[in-house]
Order: sequence, then C-alpha cells, then structure tokens
Amino acid sequence: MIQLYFAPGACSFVPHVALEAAQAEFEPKLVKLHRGEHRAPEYLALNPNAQVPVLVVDGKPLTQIVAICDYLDRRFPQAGLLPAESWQRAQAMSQLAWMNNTPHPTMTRVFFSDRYAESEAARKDVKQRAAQEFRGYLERVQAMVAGAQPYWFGNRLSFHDAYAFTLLRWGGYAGIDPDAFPAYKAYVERVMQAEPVKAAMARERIAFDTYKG
Ligand SMILES: N[C@@H](CCC(=O)N[C@@H](CS)C(=O)NCC(=O)O)C(=O)O
Repeated sequence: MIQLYFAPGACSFVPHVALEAAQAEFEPKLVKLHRGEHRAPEYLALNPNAQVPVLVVDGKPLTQIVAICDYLDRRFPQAGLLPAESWQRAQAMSQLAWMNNTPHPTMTRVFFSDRYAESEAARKDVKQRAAQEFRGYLERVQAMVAGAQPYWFGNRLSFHDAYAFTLLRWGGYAGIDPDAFPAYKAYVERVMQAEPVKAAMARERIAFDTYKG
C-alpha cells in the first residue's frame, strides 16, 4: 500500500505525476502547508524535516525526492520512468539531483525570505538575488529540454518533466514571465497535455499560470 503526502503545486508534484504515469494504486494525502500541518507531531514522525513529499510504503516513510524517484523507478519498471541503461540512468539521476539541490532551494529563498533575513529590506534583497539566480537556472533547464521530443526522455513521461513544469511555474512567483523562455514554455505545454500530468494537476487543483500577473 502506497500513500503520497503532497501539497498543491509543491515539489511533491514530481512523485505525484510519476505515480499516475506508472498507473500505481496509491492514496493521495493532502498536507495543508499554509495551516502548518507539516509541523504537527504526527507529520514530523513521518518527516522530521517538515516537508513534502513523503512516500509511505506499507507504513514506512521514505523522504527526499531523489530517493523516492529511485524507488518508484525500480518498483514500477514497466513505466520506464528513467532510462534503463546504467550510464544514461546515472546521468538522469544527476539531472534530478541538480534540480532538487540547486534551482529548488533557490526558490525556497524566494518563497520563505523571512527565514534568511530579519528586516524587510534585507528580505527583499534575498528575494531579488534568489530570483535573479533562479532565472539563470531556468535558462539551463531550457537548454536541457531543447531536444525534448515530446518529453525529456522521448516518449516516456518522467520525473524530470514534472520537475521542469514545477520550476517554470514557480518562476511566476519570482516575477519571471514564462514567455521569456519560449522553448521551455512550449515543452511545458506539451507536458501538460500528458494524461498523468492532467490527472495530478486536477487533483492538486493547480494551473500553470497561477502566479502570472
Ligand atoms: N530536498 C527535499 C525538498 C523538499 C521541499 O523543499 N519541500 C517543500 C515544498 S516544495 C516543503 O515542504 N516546504 C515546507 C516548508 O519549508 O515549510 C526533498 O527532496 O524532499
């Protein structure tokens, strides 16, 4: 039995889409971050980092997107979520780890600038610098998806497609217009047509342009 703890539009969208793509049976568990549900003692028992996602498999929690994706790929090999050949798979994990440990925490500085600075002015600075840095990372992702046909790894939808969607969508929150990344946006529009992505977006009740002014 698999449960996915997720929050709408958060990085938990990555395993959410993958579970849909693998046609896995799972129970979605909504975590209301704005209500601080991720800081409740029961939730901290699952993930002491107070973050989504958590994948619970037969009652045992697994945290960290990279580990969750590795597990889902091995658990549902028929879904072809990652390339099977060793070197290509390692490269895919490298890209996934990069999205998780570089652009992603840069946006954390934009979402939660109050964690990084005391005064309003300093927080504004933190946000501005992070947004600028994030723009550069979106350029890098755009280069990575330049040859995506139709998805990151060809015909098979993967974690990377869901993460790339999430990052460009978050850019709107940092005041970055997705139209400034035409190739990336066109790719994300293809990704949004995939049934597993449509299903996850509907369950999370999110739109791509939530943050666009
Ligand atoms: N490295 C972690 C990152 C998880 C993460 O940043 N989760 C965010 C949502 S995208 C979160 O739950 N934030 C709540 C908070 O920081 O209060 C992972 O891969 O699971």
